Amino acid sequence: MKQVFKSSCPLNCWDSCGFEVTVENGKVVKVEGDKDHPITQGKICGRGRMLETKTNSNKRLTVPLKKVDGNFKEISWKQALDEIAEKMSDIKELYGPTAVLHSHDYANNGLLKNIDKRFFNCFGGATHLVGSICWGSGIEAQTWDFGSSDSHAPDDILHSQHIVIWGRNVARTNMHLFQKLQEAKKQGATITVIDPIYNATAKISDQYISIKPGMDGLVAIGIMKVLIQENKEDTNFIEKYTVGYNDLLELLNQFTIDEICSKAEITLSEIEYLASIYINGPTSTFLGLGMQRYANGGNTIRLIDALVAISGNVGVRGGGANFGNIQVGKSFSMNALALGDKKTESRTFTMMEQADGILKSIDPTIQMIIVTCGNPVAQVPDSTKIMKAFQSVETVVVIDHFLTDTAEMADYVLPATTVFEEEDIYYASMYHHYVNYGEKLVEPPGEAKSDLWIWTQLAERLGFGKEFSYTRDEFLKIGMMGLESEGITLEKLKEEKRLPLPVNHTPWNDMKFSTLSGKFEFTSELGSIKGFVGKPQYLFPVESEHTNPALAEKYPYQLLSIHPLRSNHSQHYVLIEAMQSVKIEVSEDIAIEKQLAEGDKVRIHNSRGELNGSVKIMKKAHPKTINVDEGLWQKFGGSVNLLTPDRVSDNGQGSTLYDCLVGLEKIE
Ligand SMILES: Nc1nc2c(c(=O)[nH]1)N[C@H]1C(S)=C(S)[C@@H](COP(=O)(O)OP(=O)(O)OC[C@H]3O[C@@H](n4cnc5c(=O)[nH]c(N)nc54)[C@H](O)[C@@H]3O)O[C@H]1N2
Ligand SMILES: Nc1nc2c(c(=O)[nH]1)N[C@H]1C(S)=C(S)[C@@H](COP(=O)(O)OP(=O)(O)OC[C@H]3O[C@@H](n4cnc5c(=O)[nH]c(N)nc54)[C@H](O)[C@@H]3O)O[C@H]1N2
Ligand code: SF4
Ligand SMILES: [Mo]
Repeated sequence: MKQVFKSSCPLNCWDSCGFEVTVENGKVVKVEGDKDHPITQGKICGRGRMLETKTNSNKRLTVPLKKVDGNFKEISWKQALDEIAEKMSDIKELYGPTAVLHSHDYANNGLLKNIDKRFFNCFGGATHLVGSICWGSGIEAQTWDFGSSDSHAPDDILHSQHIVIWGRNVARTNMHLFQKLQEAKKQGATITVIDPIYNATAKISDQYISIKPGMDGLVAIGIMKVLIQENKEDTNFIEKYTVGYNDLLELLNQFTIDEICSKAEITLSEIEYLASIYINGPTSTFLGLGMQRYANGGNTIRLIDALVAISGNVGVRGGGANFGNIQVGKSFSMNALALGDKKTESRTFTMMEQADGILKSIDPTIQMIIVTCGNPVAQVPDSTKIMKAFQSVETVVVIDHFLTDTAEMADYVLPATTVFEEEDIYYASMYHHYVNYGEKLVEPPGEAKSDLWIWTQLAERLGFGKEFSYTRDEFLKIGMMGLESEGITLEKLKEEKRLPLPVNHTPWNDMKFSTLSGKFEFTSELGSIKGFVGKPQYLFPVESEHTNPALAEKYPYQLLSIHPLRSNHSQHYVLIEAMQSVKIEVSEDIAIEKQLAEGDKVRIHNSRGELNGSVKIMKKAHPKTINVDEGLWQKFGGSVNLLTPDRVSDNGQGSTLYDCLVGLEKIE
């Protein structure tokens, strides 16, 4: 018998879509969009649709594995859990809990995926990861400027006169914003795209501005200079609601327009065009995550925030500096779920520098790594170093659906359930403000178990089972505790499947900012307290001809590694054979210079590593630009992270993945 159920996409993505899932004879047979979802309205992408293939794939892990003499052997859950718990207990006694590293990313948007935090807190602590490879620089930057990183509601764009898509690959990564863009365009709004790659969003834009990677802050400075020259700054806002404006002016005076144009490789008329867009608002700015993955990433976002602020686009309908939307996640009672007070010890590594953290750890050295919702061997910068770090640790445990590059390096691999095999609620703190319900629809294959079950079993063996003696519903209710007064309960969510969370649809419209001063801060007090430069700055990327000419001569091309169209990071490559090889996309000037045709074999390299692959030519991309989509497994030809640096960004919280120079040679 066929039955259709409402469910939700768990993937780490802007859109957090609603699904309708067809189940026949205990098997998921189709995943489609839910037309009743208020935001996603029946449209989903191929990655979501492929969750059916993922769920039914015969490549899935279905039994616990243990590495014995270099080979994986199937073992029982009892043996796996007994042995892991015993090792954890010994490690805690001998070295303390921080000898265990919890390595993770955010591969699943389920609320109950946060139970891992509860587990490690009850264990007494652990070494845990801070900052984010993904969006760390930008979140920190907006926290300094506004007090938080909050976006306008999706429909607010329909109030915009102009829309600037600044380094976000909307058509590929944020499909429902793409739809809204088309709607806004029909109503007469203009769309401007600023990006080194002429992507599918650029194709529908009124104006495409090709920029040299890493130079966006400089362009923001140029626009602000023109705006102020024309006396178009919002003096009322600046005087009443900001601090540090003189520091901003001082910075603007350090650069001439000519210098800006030549270094960012854009024209004066493009800067003037952008200034006119910001002057004749309301103008909404959608900041992408690509342009903050540079050594200057935090300041890039801060300078664009400053531009949005002085042009009168903060707190107004149709405006906004839209980056993350972390007010969504803040709706949940995370500490009640995570029991932060239970930990007695703690140590942190940044997510970017986890390899160095492991290799250099002393007192205690890392004895065990537990990986959940992450594939660091493919996704974390400087793969060679990551592999060396993982190899150096006595015991590595990986919980996953597939035998990923990271799982291959493990001593224990534990098979996890996928979205349709467990109940959870899903949301993304990125774009819209709806929480979605997803019930358990089918039984997992073989012996696959939910992450929650695994933590509960380990907790029982380690003596804190009491903290895990709750049902899934009870845990969900704990996480939703703070929402009850808003009338948002688990029962209601189960009934209605989608509920709006209580967020501000026009952030900062009351002009009350959650910074220390209560104002918009061009000069950040929090930044200074944390030991960084609180004044706005322009810094050049670290790997560029402006900062390191010798390096730029040796490795003349900028390597980007943007998100793939058909995969969510590393998750879909195993399911799509056509994706299992390295594709190296080059700008047209590189193809001419190196006499390359599509399909030619080339090698890209730098001091960290190399990658061989076949050429594709990117039409209209900024000169000297190369892209290799991220996510490919090492075993399918190599992850682009073999080449990327593991430095942290200027505000200590983000990655510098795209701040990466390479050389290229044709190979026969
Ligand atoms: N298909 C697909 N969608 C996804 C994901 C996926 O893996 N696949 N991942 C999801 C996740 S976790 C995230 S974080 C988001 C990311 O969403 P996006 O921010 O849209 O994606 P990115 O691939 O990080 O990069 C975005 C854009 O930044 C541009 N860029 C790079 N450097 C610069 C620069 O210096 N200046 C400017 N102006 N632009 C620059 C790139 O050319 C690219 O067009 O996407 C989500 N959606
Ligand atoms: N070079 C380069 N590197 C990048 C990026 C880039 O742009 N360029 N982007 C960065 C960004 S934005 C992000 S967000 C990260 C993403 O990095 P990751 O989150 O590590 O990548 P994913 O491939 O999404 O997922 C990792 C693993 O989690 C598993 N998984 C999924 N759901 C579950 C679950 O419910 N339980 C368990 N236990 N496991 C699960 C998947 O099977 C997969 O193997 O990558 C970063 N790395
Ligand atoms: S991956 Fe993103 S766009 Fe695709 S179905 Fe999931 S939430 Fe929607
Ligand atoms: Mo991300």
